[in-house]
Amino acid sequence: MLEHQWMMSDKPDDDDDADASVLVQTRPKTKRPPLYKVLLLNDDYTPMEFVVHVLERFFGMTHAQAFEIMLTVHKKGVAVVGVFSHEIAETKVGQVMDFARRHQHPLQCTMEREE
Ligand code: TYC
Repeated sequence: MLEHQWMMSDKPDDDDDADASVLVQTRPKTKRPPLYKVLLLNDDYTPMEFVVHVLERFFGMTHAQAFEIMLTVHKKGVAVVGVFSHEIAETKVGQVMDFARRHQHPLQCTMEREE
């Protein structure tokens, strides 16, 4: 008579918790979606008042805040003007680029993924 050999796959899983890891997230991964910096770039031709207006209109800044950020871009070449979700950042960049183009100013606005 052949002796029956138990194989792993034959064994009944009588340990109720043995496979719990596949069912339960012990450390729930709540990965936040990435954020994007919206950057404004300096150029030699866009009027300062136009940039101030852009910052007030599309980024909800007060005149004083907008003037300060505009001067930072003018002096340093670039500044972060806001941090948003991918969709909102894309919309802001589009609005600024469109507005600048319609007024025939070379103002450049881009977005960059945050670390
Ligand atoms: N450098 C521009 C000037 O002297 C002003 C300016 C500021 C342009 C910020 C673009 O993003 C900018 N008229």
